[in-house]
Amino acid sequence: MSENNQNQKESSYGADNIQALEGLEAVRKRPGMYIGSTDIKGLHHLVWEVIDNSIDEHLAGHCTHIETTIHPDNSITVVDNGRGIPTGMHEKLQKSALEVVMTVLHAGGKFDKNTYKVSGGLHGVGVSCVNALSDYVRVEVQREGKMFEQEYSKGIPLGPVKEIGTSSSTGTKVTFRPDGEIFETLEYTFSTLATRIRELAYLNKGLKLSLTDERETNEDGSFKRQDFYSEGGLKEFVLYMDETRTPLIEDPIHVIGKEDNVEVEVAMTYNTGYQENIYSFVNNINTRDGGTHVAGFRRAIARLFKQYGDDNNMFSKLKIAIQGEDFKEGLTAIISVKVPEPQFKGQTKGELGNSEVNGIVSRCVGDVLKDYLEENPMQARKIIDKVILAATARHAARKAREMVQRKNVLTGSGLPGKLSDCSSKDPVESEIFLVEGDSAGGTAKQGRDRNFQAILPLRGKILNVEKAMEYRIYENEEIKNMFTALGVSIEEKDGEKILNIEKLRYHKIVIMCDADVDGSHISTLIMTFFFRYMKPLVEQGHVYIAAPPLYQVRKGKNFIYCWNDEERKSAIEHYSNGKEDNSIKTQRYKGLGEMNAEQLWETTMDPINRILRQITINDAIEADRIFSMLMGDEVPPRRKFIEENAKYAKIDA
Ligand code: 0RA
Repeated sequence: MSENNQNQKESSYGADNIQALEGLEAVRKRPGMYIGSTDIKGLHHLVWEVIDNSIDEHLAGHCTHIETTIHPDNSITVVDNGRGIPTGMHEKLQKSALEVVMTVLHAGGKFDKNTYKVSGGLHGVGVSCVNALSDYVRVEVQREGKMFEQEYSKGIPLGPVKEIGTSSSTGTKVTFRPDGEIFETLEYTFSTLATRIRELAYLNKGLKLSLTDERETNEDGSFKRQDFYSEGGLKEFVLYMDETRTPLIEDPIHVIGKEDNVEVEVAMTYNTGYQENIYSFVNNINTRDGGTHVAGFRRAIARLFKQYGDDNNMFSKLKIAIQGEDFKEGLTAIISVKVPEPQFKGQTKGELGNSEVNGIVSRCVGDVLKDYLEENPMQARKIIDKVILAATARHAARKAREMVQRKNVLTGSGLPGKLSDCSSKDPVESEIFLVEGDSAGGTAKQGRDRNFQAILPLRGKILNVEKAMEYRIYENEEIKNMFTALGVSIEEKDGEKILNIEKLRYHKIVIMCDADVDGSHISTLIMTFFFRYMKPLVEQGHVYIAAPPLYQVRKGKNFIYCWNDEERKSAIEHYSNGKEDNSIKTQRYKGLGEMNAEQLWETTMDPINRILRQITINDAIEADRIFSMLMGDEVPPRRKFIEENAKYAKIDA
């Protein structure tokens, strides 16, 4: 090699290095562009990014085991037994491929052999992003009989790739500690990680996953740990989702098919309830807004069930025509497709766009359903009977809904008599308090700032929508009042019910209940209603829970409000100045009614002092399970949940 040539090589090596640094610098400058946000969601995104790489190894047929550990300092380790990140020389960049994968943005793609890899959106941004956003990373690779390691800080190598030993197996181990300069919070949530890892176990049957939390020890001194493994895949996922519901058919219907490199897996069942629960995935990623795979599924079940019912003369007594939505009641289904080049649509890229997938899913599901209905006439009859009932109820529900909405129009403003509205007509600044009981409603009405705060008292326990048929919901006085006061309505478009929130009258909807067992039951009932019937309001962050104080600590004329026991202790200490002093008095607030109007304003309604908890849906599958369990028929799972979560709840004194 001539000297000139050598120089050229060095200078291009240098240029590439600078490019790599610039890439990582861009990630640190605009982390949101790469991982969505720097809040707790973004923090967890780092884990998904690393696990996704290991899952890709599994999808490529080389990995059976993925172990995730949360360390005491909230750093994370993910270990897999895949092929290991390649460590040989990267020809163009003249350094170890391992260093390239870890430090060059989007380097993964150049090596990639996996057909079902997803890039674009926030997925598959690469492990180099995790590296850039961590103040420490160590990667260990076992490959070709050897063991290698490299360490980094903020994406910059602390040294070269080192050979540190021999190895008889293969795999990758990545440890990272998220950078406190980047993230607003550094504390990982076990249940958030566990929920997604459980989902990955169902979506990738045969893959063993585990989660260990070294921040918490069991009684025997071992670390808190959960193992996830599913042999049945989606069939078990559906059973898990419907654990607290009563099944209508014995066994879930399971579809596995493949056409033109598109893999289809569907599991579906019916329960005796009225909700539809469909969750869909493309290449292991949840498609919140469905898409062509879900459309294909719906088309298949409507076509097959309708054909079967017609052929067997089962719809003859029905006065109205069966529609697509009549197949939804009590349906629980998971649809998972693996698509080589998925196109994601919609504002949040939560919808699959590939049109060919519609027909593929429809054919795969249709083939299996056709056989199922022929081979299981008893189950088929149960499903068709339910569909007929749903069609009848749909007719009744539409009438009931139209009554609510028509009354609105006929009576001018149409606002409920119980509503004490605010003077502002600007929804952005307006708030509505949904208050348990007429008496607390009265106090709230006196205490509020009527310029922007409206009060709607709700009488006693509102209807449990989890157990009621839809038409009963529109007949319920409290629920009717909520619809009319909020100014939202349900409209039908192509057989889909859509919540129209264009005329939403308040951007903050605050549920205000007593701080006792009854109060939390009522707020759960109201939240269930919002989750099932007004989900867009929850998704868009309009729904809140008020947090009235639990105690008032008094000395003479002075007092301090306290929201938990810690605050109460320090208030007592504050007043006693370290001395024993028995004139130290605590009032425990159980009900809103124990506060006068002024106190209620000061503590719970005044935007300056109050604590509002925003209701969010992080994981729709988990939220659905919890609501169906808390509100459903089955007692044992509810008791188990309450026991398991008892330590997080306050004892009611
Ligand atoms: C690039 C190429 C190959 C594997 C990987 C990366 C890989 C990355 C990660 C990240 C975590 N675990 C991982 N396991 C593998 C293919 C290697 C080959 O062809 O042998």
